Amino acid sequence: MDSGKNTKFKSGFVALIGRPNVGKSTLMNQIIGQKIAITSNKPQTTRNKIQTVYTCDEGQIVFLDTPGIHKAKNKLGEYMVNVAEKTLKEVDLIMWLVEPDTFIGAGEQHIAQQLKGIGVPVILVINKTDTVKQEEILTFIDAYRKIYDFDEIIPASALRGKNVDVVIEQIFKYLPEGPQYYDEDTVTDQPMRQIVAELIREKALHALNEEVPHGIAVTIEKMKKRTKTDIVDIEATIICERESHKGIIIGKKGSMLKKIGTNARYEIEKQLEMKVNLQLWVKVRKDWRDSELLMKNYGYINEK
Ligand SMILES: Nc1nc2c(ncn2[C@@H]2O[C@H](COP(=O)(O)OP(=O)(O)OP(=O)(O)O)[C@@H](O)[C@H]2O)c(=O)[nH]1
Ligand SMILES: [Mg+2]
Repeated sequence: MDSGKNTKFKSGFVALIGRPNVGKSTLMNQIIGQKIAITSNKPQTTRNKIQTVYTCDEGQIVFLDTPGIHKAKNKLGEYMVNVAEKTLKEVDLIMWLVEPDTFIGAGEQHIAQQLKGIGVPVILVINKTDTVKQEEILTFIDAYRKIYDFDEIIPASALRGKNVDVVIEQIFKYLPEGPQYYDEDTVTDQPMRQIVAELIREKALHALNEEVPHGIAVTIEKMKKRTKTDIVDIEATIICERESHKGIIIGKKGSMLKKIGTNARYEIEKQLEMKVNLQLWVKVRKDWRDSELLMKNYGYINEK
């Protein structure tokens, strides 16, 4: 038996939580070195729990990227918050991301309340430190220390990759000895169809303004590789809530839909490492975000 101190394999589940738009998905993508979770500058980008895997000699970390915890305004919102809050109870470690600020609002207070009594170690990551002066960071750390007894506090920049190595190192400090849950080539549990649908939704989020993006969902009708060639045919539908939104998504002479399609195709080709022929449609499903049936149809299924 080997009893050297570096030979113990560690593993566990780490939940990434925080308010919408703080950079949870960006940090997770940065750690695993691949874009699995879509990101955007619009809040409430992530809707489902996305699991990714980071494996190295020291061990294996399974990250759970969650939707931002926020005040829900419809059934989809309730579903998203439920996904995030339920995840807290299933993990070995919680990583809470916040913006670099001394002002701690109701959203953060609510999260701090949720964490109390859970009995899981919590690491606070003060993200986006590339946007503030270095000297200010200590004041943010002090402000956050007052609302929760964190196990670690790490300033970082997910976008620039700053201190991401420290984050990984600190996570391992708190993970128990454990098995390798996934083989080392696995980076995610997301089916490829889901990733493709999410990449299309991301490009739509980036191209569209204001109220339209929140009300969209993407479904894949067809995804099939042609025999004997490296071309994949994909047919997908962007679902929106109103006729007027449909007009915006299609754009003048189809220009907006074309832009979304071109950008999505580029990313999907990178992921699949194959040529992609992408066809997009737009459909209106009034108030789907308040219909449990339609939500289920679009892949937002409540776990028991
Ligand atoms: N300047 C800066 N921007 C960042 C950093 N990390 C993330 N961002 C940006 O912040 C925005 C939100 O990032 P996401 O990763 O989508 O945020 P999220 O927390 O997953 O958001 P939800 O899924 O909506 O909860 C994007 O525009 C990112 O590019 C960072 O370290 N520095
Ligand atoms: Mg996200």
